[in-house]
Amino acid sequence: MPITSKPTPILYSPDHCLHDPRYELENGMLSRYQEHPARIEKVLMHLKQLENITLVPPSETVPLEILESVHSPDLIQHLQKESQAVAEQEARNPDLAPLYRYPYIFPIRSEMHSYLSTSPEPDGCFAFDTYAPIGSGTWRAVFASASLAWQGAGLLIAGEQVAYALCRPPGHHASYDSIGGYCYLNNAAIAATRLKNLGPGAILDIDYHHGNGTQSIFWQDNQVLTVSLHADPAQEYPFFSGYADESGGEMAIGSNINLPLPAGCDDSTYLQAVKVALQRIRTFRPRWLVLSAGYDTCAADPTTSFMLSGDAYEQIGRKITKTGLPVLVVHEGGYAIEENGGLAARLLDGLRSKGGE
Ligand code: SP5
Ligand code: ZN
Repeated sequence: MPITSKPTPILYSPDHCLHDPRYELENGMLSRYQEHPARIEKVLMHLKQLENITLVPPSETVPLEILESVHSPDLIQHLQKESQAVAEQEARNPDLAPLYRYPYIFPIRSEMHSYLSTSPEPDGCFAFDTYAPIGSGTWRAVFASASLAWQGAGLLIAGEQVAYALCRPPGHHASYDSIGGYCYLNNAAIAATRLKNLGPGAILDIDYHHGNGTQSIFWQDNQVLTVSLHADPAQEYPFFSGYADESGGEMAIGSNINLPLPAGCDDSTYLQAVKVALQRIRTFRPRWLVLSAGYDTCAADPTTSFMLSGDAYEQIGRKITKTGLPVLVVHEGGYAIEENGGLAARLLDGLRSKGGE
C-alpha cells in the first residue's frame, strides 16, 4: 500500500447484536444457530487493526421506497409487525425472552395463502425455510444491515474505489417476497439498486451457498449481471436453485451466471472459476461491482466442504482489482468465527493491491 492512498471505509453498526437467535433446526433437533453476533464482532476487531482503514458509523438509512422496490411491501410490513408482536409477547411474559418465531406452516397450495397470511401464524407465507426466525430486535437489525449496504453504495457513488459493509444479518438468500438461510433483506441487492445510478453493474457472489435471492431479484434486469460461485446445489443448500442452466429471464437472457463447484473444492479449482466469472463480468462492461463475500468456502468452516486457504482470498481480491471497477464488499456468510477476520483482511489486501498478480 502506498502511504498516499486514501483509507478504506469499513461500515459497521452495532445494531446487528439485536438479532441473536439461539437455535436452528437440524433433522428434528435443535442445534446452535450458526449465524451469531460474534461473526461480525470478530471481523470488526480484525479489520480495525489494519493500516489505512477508516471505521464509518451508520449515518444513512435505506429509504422505504427503495426497500419496497427490492422487497414486497407485505414482506417489509411482516418483518416490522412480527418483531413488534414478539416484543409485546416478551413484555407480557418476560420469562419467554429471548423469543423467536419460527415458521412451521408452509402454504404450498395457493388457496392456503390468503387465509394463512391474515392468521395469527403467517410466518410461513414469507419464508422458504426455518433458518430465518424473527425476534423482537430482528427488524432493527436487518434494517441497520440493509442501511449499511445502502450507505456503502453511496460511498462508491461519491468516488471511493473500495468499501466494506459489515452487514449482519446476511442477505443473499432473501428474495423479493421470502426470507430464509439466515437472510431477511437482500443487502447486496439494495446496494446494487443505488449503484445503478452509475450505470450497469455486476454482483459477484462468492459465498459457499448459491445466492438464490439475489439471482431472483435481478432475474429480469438486464442492467445487473449476477454471477454466483457456489457448492453444487444438487448436493448443497439451497438445493432448489444455483444450477448452471439458470441464465436469466426472457427480459435479461445471459444476465445470470451460475458456476456450481464440486464438494471439497480447492484453491486452484476455485480460482479458475473466479477467472471465468471475471471474464464474463468484463464482457458485460459494468461500471461497478458488488461483492457478496461469504467466508464459508474456507477449509475451517464447520458447516461446509470447500477447502480454501487464506491465500485464496487475497488472490480473489487481486483478480477483482485488475478489473479496475469500484467494489463494494457486502458481508454474507462464514461460520468459522475465529478465522473470518483474517480472511476478510486477506480479501481486502487483495482488493487494495496495485495491479499485477
Ligand atoms: C448466508 C448463509 O451462508 N446461509 C446459509 C444457510 C444454510 N445453512 C444451513 C444449511 C444446512 C442444511 N443441512 C440440512 C441437513 C438435513 N439433513
Ligand atoms: Zn453461505
